[in-house]
Amino acid sequence: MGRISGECIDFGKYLFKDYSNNMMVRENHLRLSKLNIIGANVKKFPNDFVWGTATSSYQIEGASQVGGRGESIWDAFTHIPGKVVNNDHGDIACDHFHKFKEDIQFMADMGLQAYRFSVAWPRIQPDGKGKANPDGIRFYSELIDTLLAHNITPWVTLYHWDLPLSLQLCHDGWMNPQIAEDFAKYASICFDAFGDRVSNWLTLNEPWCSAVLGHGLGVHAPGRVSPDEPYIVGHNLLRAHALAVHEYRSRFQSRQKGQIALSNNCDWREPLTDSPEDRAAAQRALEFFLGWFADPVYKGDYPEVMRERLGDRLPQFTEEERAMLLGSADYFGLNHYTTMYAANGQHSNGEVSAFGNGGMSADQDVWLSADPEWHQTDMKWNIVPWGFRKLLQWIDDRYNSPDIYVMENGCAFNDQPQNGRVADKRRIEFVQSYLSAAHEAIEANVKLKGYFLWSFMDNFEWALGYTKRFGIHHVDYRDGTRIPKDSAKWYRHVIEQNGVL
Ligand code: PNW
Repeated sequence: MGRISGECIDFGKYLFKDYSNNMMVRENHLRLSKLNIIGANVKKFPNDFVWGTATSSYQIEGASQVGGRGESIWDAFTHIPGKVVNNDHGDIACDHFHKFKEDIQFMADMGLQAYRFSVAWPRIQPDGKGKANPDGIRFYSELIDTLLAHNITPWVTLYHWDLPLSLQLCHDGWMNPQIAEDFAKYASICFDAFGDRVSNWLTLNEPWCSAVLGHGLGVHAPGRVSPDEPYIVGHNLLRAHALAVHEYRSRFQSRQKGQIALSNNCDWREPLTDSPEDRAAAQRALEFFLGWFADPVYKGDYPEVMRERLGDRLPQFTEEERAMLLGSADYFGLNHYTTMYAANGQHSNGEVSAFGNGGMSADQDVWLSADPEWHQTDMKWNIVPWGFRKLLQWIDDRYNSPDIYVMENGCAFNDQPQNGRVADKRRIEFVQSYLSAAHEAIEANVKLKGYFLWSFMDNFEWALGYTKRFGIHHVDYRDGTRIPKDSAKWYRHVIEQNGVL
């Protein structure tokens, strides 16, 4: 039974929605008195459940030329006219580099237990190789110390897409197998410098995005368009992950006692019809999306269906690599945002889906579509909480019930301050509904252990620049002012009561 403070009454109408039965929203219009709310039935999460928020270095830090930071592929990409909406870039972003203490105070104010951020590789090694830059180490050290002083546990991602530019220009970036060694060296510098205080590590954020968006569709840095590069890049990302984990386990883990994993993104794919063809198409789409990066870690190789369809275009792991990959995650990191229907083949008139096919479409032969009834976020991503529950179950089934941490989930809505307040009702509804779905998965024995809301604050949304706002804190990019949105206050109550209504 959760006790909810008076302030929470503001949120009563959100708290009392029922998202069961696969339905998106069954709104309960009860006008509730304070007493009703205090007596309400809270969906409690496990006692040790971790509540957090997430960000990444390039999206928030700014200070791109401060503290000896080298350039990254995102600095170069954003400064090519036309690559990003409004030609926005991360030179200043939220200026978190200078404002991190203020930001951590906002985190403390909302009772946050955990904060996921990423280390910018070019702050640590400006050229991606060689010895560490002391100013870079100092910045993250202070960040970590300040978090710990406020009782907030740091969760550190080592690579959230800001590859040192010189590794790209001089060494062909993720296309070069040598990068696995470079990444493992960089990772070791971080384990060595921060591992006495950091016990939750992620090697890579969303390798699928680096491969597909960066090297297939070219909408992310380094902006390359190719049918084959994604599979080579994906392969080297996996090899780099495995080698970094090997470094951690052999040289640091027994002493530092932390855990390490990677975080994969995956949407849910629901068969459009019950036909065996559409069911197989949905399954195939999930294997090309999540199986691509999770099967090697949990099963030791790529999904069979990828090998069948791609043949030699999909690189092979050596025996040694396979062994190093197998079991190379202490928990399952998942980033999840949306759901689409999947059907077999391309659209009858031969058009390719406007949504892309969640990867390299021709290779999958899957047609994606959305239910026009579904509500969408500003990203035009469908809001389908039951897809989240089904994906959690799929992971539990396929990978033998791993501990799962949702390292990102959230939504973009462009609510603006009015009289100093940001009433982001739709974000509260979104998170409420996804947490209810998560709770259902837990009740079905899925081992979901934590949830990180994307994002702590509005930030640079990659190719969409500053036009999309994912934050639970509003950022005024003209003067850097932060305002906790209603969702931040609401999330504080979720954390306090360890559950949702
Ligand atoms: C993730 N897609 O990016 C990233 O980890 C975050 O940095 C980002 O801000 C967040 O999700 C919201 O977009 C993605 O096109 C970007 O499928 C694009 C896609 C998926 C994830």
